[in-house]
Amino acid sequence: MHGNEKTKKALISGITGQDGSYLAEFLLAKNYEVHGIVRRASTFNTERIDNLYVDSHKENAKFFLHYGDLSNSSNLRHIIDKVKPDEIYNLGAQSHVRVSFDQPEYTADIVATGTLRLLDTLHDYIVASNKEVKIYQAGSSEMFGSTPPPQNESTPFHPRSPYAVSKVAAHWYGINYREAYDMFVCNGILFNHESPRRGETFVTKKITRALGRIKYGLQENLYLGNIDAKRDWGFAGDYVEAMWLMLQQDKPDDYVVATGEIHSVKELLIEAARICELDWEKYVKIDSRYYRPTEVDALQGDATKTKDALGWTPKTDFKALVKLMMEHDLELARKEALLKEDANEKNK
Ligand code: NAP
Ligand code: F7E
Repeated sequence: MHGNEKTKKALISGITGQDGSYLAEFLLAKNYEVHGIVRRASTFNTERIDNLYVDSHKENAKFFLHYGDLSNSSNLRHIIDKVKPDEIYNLGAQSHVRVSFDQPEYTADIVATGTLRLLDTLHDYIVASNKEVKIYQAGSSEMFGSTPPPQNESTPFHPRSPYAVSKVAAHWYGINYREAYDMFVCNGILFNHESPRRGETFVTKKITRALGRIKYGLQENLYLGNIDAKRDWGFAGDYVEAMWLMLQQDKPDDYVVATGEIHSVKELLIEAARICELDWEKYVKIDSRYYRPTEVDALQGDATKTKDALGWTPKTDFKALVKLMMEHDLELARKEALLKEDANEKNK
């Protein structure tokens, strides 16, 4: 950055989540001042970003957290007024598809109406301040639902869960605010992306975590749902760069972000078990409670537009991703087993 260039400010909703943590790291490395919205919880929920925290009283502090929630417009307005961001990344969501069938109304309130709250608050702020603020909306391949692969920006949506329907609404709210008020809104349509930081109830992490624990004798079985479902899995660390690139273009647009590789859950299981040298069939059991009332059978993204327009390509393929997650979770299980052994020794 040149000496006289102003430090850009980014505001991230969902900063405590998988993507929020990678995006915060990415933007800090680009010398942004990063502000995140954090929900108040009775236990700590900042584990993924604790390494980034610097005492905000320090002169070199570039990372700030603000209590807030996508259910609360006045609080969003207050945060935007205070931070005066150049870019907003709306990553906050109840992001679990299966859970969205149990909590449909809450999911819609945060994922769909929460996005509307943020867009409308931002519109008011832009009018009042006459400042341009760009906003990224975290859209999902789940919006394609039952439309057969490969899916790109022109593929029709057929959402199959309250989560996916809410993401479609958020996507169209974004387009409407772009067309109605000339706001710089980009919808990313991101296919599944994973990492060692993935939430433990998503299938990739559930598998690598469980196989690691089985390997070290800490767990007996792994219960899964539909292992024939197919997904296009990429690495979250690669995908946050695409979010940022979208906001660096001259015009706002919508982009698919994907690897183009498709594998079934069963294939993921086989690859992870191969790394651990385990016979997965001995340990995996099917439990219908992990089935969804309506399933998304196959997602495979065609990210040609994103590659051509943003120059973005994924750096991590399926095998490298499984290796990264499996090795991380084997190490985690090894440490857990050691701690357990130590505790058993002390109790003797
Ligand atoms: P995640 O790990 O589940 O993180 C979600 C984040 O949203 C967390 O920081 C969570 O806070 C926050 N949040 C939940 N409810 C909120 C509320 N009411 N108000 C404000 N924040 C709230 O999700 P992710 O995998 O990082 O995904 C990031 C975004 O991309 C989400 O919008 C997701 O739907 C979307 N997406 C994800 C994928 C994927 O494969 N990962 C693909 C496409 C789109 P707590 O930590 O307090 O729970
Ligand atoms: O399921 C099947 C399940 O929960 C993947 C979210 O980040 O990506 C994610 O949504 C597949 C599904 O991710 C289990 O039925 C089998 O077909 O890991 P998942 P998801 O539903 O694709 C999209 C793009 C998002 O936007 C979402 O926010 O795996 N599956 N057995 C299972 N899934 C889970 N969770 N648990 C099982 O035991």
